[in-house]
Amino acid sequence: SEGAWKLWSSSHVMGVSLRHLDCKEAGKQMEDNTDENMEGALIARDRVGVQDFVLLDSHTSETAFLNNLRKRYQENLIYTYIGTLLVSVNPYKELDIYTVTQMQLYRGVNFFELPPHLYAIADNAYRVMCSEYNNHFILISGESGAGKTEASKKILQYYAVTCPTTEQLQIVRDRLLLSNPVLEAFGNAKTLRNDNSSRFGKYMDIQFDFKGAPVGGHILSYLIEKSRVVHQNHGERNFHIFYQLLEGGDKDLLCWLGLERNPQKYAYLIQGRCAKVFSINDKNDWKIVRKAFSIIDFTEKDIEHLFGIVASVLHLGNIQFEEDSNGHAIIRDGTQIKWISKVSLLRYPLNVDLAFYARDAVAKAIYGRTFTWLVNKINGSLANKDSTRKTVIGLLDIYGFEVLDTNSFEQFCINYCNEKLQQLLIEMTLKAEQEEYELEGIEWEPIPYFNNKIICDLVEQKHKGIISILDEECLRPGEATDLSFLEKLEEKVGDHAHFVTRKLADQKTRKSIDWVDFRLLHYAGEVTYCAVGSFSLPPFQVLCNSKNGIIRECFLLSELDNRRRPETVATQFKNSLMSLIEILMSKEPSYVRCIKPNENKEPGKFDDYLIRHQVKYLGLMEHLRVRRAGFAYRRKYELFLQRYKSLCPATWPHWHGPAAEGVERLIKHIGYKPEEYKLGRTKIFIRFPKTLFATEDAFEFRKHLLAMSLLFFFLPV
Ligand code: AOV
Ligand code: MG
Repeated sequence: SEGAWKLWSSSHVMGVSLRHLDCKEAGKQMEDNTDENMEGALIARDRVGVQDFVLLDSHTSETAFLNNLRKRYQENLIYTYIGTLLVSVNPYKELDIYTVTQMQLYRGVNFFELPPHLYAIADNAYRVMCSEYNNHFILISGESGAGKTEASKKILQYYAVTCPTTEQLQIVRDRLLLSNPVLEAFGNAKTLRNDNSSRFGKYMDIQFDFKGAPVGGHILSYLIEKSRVVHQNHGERNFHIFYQLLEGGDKDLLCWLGLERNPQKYAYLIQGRCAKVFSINDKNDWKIVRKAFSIIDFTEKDIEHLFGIVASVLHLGNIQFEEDSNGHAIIRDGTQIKWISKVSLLRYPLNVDLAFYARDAVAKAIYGRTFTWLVNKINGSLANKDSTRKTVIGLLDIYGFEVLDTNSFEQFCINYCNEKLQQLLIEMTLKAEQEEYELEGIEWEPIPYFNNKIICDLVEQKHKGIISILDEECLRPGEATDLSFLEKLEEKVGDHAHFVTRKLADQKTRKSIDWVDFRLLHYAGEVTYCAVGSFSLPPFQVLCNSKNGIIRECFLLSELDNRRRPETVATQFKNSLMSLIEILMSKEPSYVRCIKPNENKEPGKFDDYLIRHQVKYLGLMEHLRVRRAGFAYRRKYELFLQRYKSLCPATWPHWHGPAAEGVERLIKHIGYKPEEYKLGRTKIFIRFPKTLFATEDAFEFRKHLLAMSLLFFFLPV
């Protein structure tokens, strides 16, 4: 097709061989198939590797896999396919592959015609959605700092630029785009692994109307890491918004909030000792966030209340307590309270330790719930009110697997979430793929893979899983301790192959482990968790009566009802993940697997050891084996026939017999070779992308021909 040709020539300028990029293949497809060209293509392949791992000569070798990835990375080719799955290696530098021209290049072009790109994944999902009118999701996974959030933003931008729109719809587009800086300001932070680490999980549906225009959106957020509000590890920061407000907020605003510009003045901002980060421009980001607020339809009152809350968290952190003659905590200096009372005033008889604990708990609760309020507010502004049917593409960008020096309850949730997504991927690809061959009666040599369901069960199983045990302990406030929790764990899951405590450590592993810790052997590596505490405090009544509208909305009086047994945070999280998985299972998947090339955020550095580990645990080799031995495409007979029936006189314009027979006639007519396909019970399976690609080309050609002949028919003589 014309698009392919344009790209074919441009590819040679870039030194990338295109189309299926097996160079012998590519050579064949070139019109002037000279020896010289073939040689050129082979040299190019030697230098830049193959763009689809399926085309590797030695497809079973991990070393060959790594070599190909490295070759491409060194040529700034960060994307490589395994069939339709995209592998991406974080370049840690700006590449000029995200321009509008690039976006337009990928628009409406067949998947394998162009070098691998996020845009190809985005465009493919979009085109299938438009033609088959079904729902999709793009799952972006990988460890912290691997490039998930950047990828999801680039996909959103792709839709914003390339999808049809109207003047009315521009506002939806802008809101979709600008929801990102707002959520990142409140939900992202600098960590040791990533200067812009997502500290919440995000699933965003982009809704499209029947013309394929983006008309709305909806965001689901998952467990924000609240502990960061009151504590940061060395080299890490609190959430960006605090620093943005202090750096960028104008004098009057800071004065009204009683804040000083210097972050060093705030106890909640200085624990990590890195308020200033080289790669972050807080002042500039503040401007973007302010602009976003006005476009997303926040009122001045909302904004006032929101920053009132941000400021009071900072003031709360500076409250110090001392003991009075009764052993009760009293506030050492009243200045902070003056500012906080704009939001709420607390009066409780507590000792000093408990008072500090309660102070932090309030700060975390306020921040966490305000974040949820923010997401709801954005959802209100993205909502599409008309009731016509819409299709959606969901983007999933969740915090990546992480192992810190001290791993708390929050890391436990983050890593459990990554287990669930890995499980989904296995279910929907490796397992589903092989089961489908069986169901369709297609001969198949099963390929072994590690199924992490066993770890998911360890965490979430009813009555026997870690979360259930934690819930039980939470029912015994006062009696349950970290140690009693650990004992229960030992009793109930001690013999599980993926679980270790100190008591069990000698039998299972020699690495030392503390009394209060337990260790899980996750699919992506071992993590030692500090015995998790998950008691959530009931809301303070004063918060329910706050003068601040957001706080009042977030803390409802009805929650104070003691008869209701609140769900633990762990159970809430588990349930929200379950419903996420349900949402995803009902949609057509696309996958992007992100790889982090080194621990130092350094451009061009390809750390073999680190990458090999990720290739292993992401299951990329297994994926490749299944892909390589299997069939790249499959379509129900009816759908296949419906699309391509015009290519065969026997099926055009109508085929009255069974669809399977029609397809058989059709592919005989267009000359499929026996090794190129297999016929299953309900579907045709096509082994190579190029076969489908050629059929699609022929279909497009025929469509143009038809259009032309109609045109001639109607032209005046
Ligand atoms: P993450 O989302 O996977 O980590 P990010 O998407 O935030 O990781 O990427 C981390 C950093 O890597 C970004 O801030 C960029 O500096 C750089 N980066 C990533 N992708 C690209 C790209 N395509 N081009 C240029 N630079 C890139 V976490 O959220 O920590 O799990 O919780
Ligand atoms: Mg992220």
